[in-house]
Amino acid sequence: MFLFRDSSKGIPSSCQRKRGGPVPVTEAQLKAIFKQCDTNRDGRLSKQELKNFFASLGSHLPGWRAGRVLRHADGNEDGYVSEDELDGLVKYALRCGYTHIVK
Ligand SMILES: [Ca+2]
Ligand SMILES: [Ca+2]
Repeated sequence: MFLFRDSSKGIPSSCQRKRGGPVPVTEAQLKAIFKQCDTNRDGRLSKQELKNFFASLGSHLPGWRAGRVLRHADGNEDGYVSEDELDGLVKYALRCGYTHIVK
């Protein structure tokens, strides 16, 4: 008989797959991500800033990602992601597997 008594302890963290599962993101982390993206500091994220952001995450198609995330997160359709729309952006990025945006 084989009993896995300590199975919960024996899983190395490197084996946990990096998929866009539920990753808890705090308000402070959201703000940090926003600041990191908003390079011209006008308080909103343009498509170009999103593109740079995805490029820095290692995306192969940062322009395409920026377009997708804009459509996904831009609730009032002004072409920018504002701070209160950032939640949608982060959720999208996490779902795409960019979990390393949350430090
Ligand atoms: Ca900006
Ligand atoms: Ca908007």
